[in-house]
Amino acid sequence: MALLKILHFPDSRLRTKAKPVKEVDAKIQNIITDMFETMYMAPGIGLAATQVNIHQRIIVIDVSENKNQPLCLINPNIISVDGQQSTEEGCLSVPGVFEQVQRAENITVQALDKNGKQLTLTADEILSVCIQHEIDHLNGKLFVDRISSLKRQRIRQKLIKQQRNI
Ligand code: GNR
Ligand code: NI
Repeated sequence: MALLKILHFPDSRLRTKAKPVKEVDAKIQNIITDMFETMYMAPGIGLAATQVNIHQRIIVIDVSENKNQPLCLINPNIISVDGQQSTEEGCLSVPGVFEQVQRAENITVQALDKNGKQLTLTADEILSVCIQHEIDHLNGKLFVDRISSLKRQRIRQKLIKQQRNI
């Protein structure tokens, strides 16, 4: 087990489009274990492989109160959406920033689980938001791309300044 380092906006590596996992083997399962450990430690409710500089289509999520409902989605694909919702989002790659973001309300997702088995899942509320947020990461997209460019510029300057002071 290992804690992985989380990249911070505006690191250009966060813009990488992740590649599909070809085979869910022991190496992928080790990455998943490390991603869960990193997510729970952060703490966060989700983590995409892109955020830890691994450019394969893997996400881990746990939106449960007691942090006992781990969900791993490999090669996730949203097959239907319905409705709209606006939620305040944050991101481990954009520390200290919280903004309202509009997304689909209900989604249906197909993916492989940690054993390589096909699964279909319907999600609403925060689980739906989190899955959409994580799939954005796999496509090189961040929640700050979904707010005004003025706000995004200000956030960029703030984070660059913070990182200079580390
Ligand atoms: O921990 C997280 N909280 C969160 C809150 C609202 C909407 C999305 C998220 S995901 C975030 C962890 C993260 O950055 N995942 O990519
Ligand atoms: Ni994020």
